[in-house]
Amino acid sequence: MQHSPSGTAAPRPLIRLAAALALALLLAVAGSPATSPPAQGSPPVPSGGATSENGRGDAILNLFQWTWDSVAAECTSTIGPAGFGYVQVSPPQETIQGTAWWTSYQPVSYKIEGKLGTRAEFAAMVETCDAAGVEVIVDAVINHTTGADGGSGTGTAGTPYGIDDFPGIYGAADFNDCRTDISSYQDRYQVQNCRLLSLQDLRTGSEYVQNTLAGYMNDLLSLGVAGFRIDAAKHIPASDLAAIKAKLSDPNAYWVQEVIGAAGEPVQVSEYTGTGDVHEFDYARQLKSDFDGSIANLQRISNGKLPSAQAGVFVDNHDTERNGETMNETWGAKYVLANGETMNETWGAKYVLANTFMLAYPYGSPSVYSGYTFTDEDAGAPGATATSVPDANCDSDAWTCTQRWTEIQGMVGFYNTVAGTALTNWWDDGGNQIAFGRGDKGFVAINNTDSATTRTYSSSLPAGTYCDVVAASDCSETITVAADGTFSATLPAYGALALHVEKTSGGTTPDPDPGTDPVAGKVSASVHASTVLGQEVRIVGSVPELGGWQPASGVALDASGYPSWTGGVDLPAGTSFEYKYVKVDDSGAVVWESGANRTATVGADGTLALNDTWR
Ligand code: LAG
Ligand code: CA
Repeated sequence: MQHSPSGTAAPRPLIRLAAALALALLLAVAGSPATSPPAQGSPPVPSGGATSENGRGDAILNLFQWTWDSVAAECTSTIGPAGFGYVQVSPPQETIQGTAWWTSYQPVSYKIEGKLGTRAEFAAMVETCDAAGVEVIVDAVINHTTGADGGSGTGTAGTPYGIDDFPGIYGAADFNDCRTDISSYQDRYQVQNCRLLSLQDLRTGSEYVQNTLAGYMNDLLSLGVAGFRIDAAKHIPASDLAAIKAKLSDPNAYWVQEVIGAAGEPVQVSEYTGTGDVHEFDYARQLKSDFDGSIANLQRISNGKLPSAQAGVFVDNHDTERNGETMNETWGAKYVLANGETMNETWGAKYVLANTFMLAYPYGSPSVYSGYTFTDEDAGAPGATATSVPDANCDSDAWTCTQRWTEIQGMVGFYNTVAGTALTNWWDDGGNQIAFGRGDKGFVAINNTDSATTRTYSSSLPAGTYCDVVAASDCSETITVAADGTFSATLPAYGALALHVEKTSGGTTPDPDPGTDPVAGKVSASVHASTVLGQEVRIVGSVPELGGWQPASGVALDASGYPSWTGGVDLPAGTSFEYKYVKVDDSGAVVWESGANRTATVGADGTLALNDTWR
């Protein structure tokens, strides 16, 4: 979750993951010269490479009010292949009944059974996502239970509840002494001990409450989740959160705290950085104001904000898309409702640009938000009843399905490819056109004006023909970079372009050794890959012939030319597809290639030769 050098931050899990990966890569590089290449036909020797890491980046997809079944399907079809490392899901614990989405934030018990699915469905989702290389982050509501407004009733798992009466878990003594609503955010005591929106405020200072909350989170960890978004963290003393975290079975579980920073308030964001990441609301606020003002300002967006390694960044979330604090996808429609003025049609495009910027600029851990459209702020997900939510449906306009947008997928690939590189080649026109590079790995240009713009950009990219990954997912739009790194391009009004070294024209390089090409099928694949004993290499991709992204169904390649693995398959002429190589061992364990998906298109005569090097 870190980009710019920050040095002093305490190690956190995603950093550790990145560090472990970097170490594995270092070992792989350092290890290979010492290992003599195997003679033809001899068994592959250990490469010293990564073992179980999937090489994915750590971009988060925040799927608001998606059922567990629909998250699982999306992990396999889209989230994993797009290269997201994490999916954040809505609160899974038992809640009050009701059609509004915000029933999710009114816990009744810690049974994992609610409108979004059962415990079994939740567990299956974690497993399915894990198999697709995506880890699950849970929105943990631990500051409060349902409140005085809710009175009494029966929860989504059938548990009866009443004020001060949560059978088996909480009674009156487990709530703070203040029994009134927070009325002043200038008063630390009130903010942390009184009721937020009438919700009963848990006595998080007590050992019993801490154990109960940690018990819930440990239950989730036992189901395989990777970490937590801590709801309403500002309303819980940082020391109580630290104590709860210390009780986790994995104290290094990912932890990002929702502390809505506000200047002049007694409770400050900086109090929480000792415990984990913190959401940087000022980042989202600045995106909104600069995309409405001048995006040239974004060059210094990290100024005065949390250290990059601890900042969770986002364009919007489920609260801010409703309260107008940040940009959001449906802002245009809400604007009409709120003001009776004309719709601002540029907002949707700016929203895409803001996400493009977030995934390109080296600051914080980015979280892409995906929810549903609404006119009523309280409305639950499309079709929600008091006790259930239908599966999300990306064929319907009701769901935003941001993760399926070409620009978002292209930029997640960009994000993964440029990881670890610095900001370079910044250019702006002093107004609403900017461009910047990420070392010699990637380059992005953003036009936040209402007219198309053409210019020659200076990059540090190696010469070549690159796919513009925001313009098209199939490399149908390309940009040629000259030997000096310059290229000329035209950006549409409110448009962007992004180039990176993992997506170059055709995704293929000339075949240096056609003699080793395979045999079965007119589409041939050859990949240079070192493996350990027991592993084989398969090609897996978006089309059914390549296993539909299921490694178990991928096309196994032949090692007779080791370290070249070769094979072939027949695909319809003209098919455009995405693919990657995987290493699969005897136990079925899968190691994915790093970086963005590769793309290719079968020729009009049905032939195609893929010649790649494992990455
Ligand atoms: C959060 N972060 O700190 C969540 O991100 C935010 O979505 C939650 O508010 C809030 N804190 C409590 O977890 C949401 C809705 C509120 C809703 C609340 C509880 O934005 O509108 O309050 O969840 O369901 C609703 C009514 C209130 C009423 C309250 C209690 O809107 O008027 O007082 O329920 O009955
Ligand atoms: Ca509290």
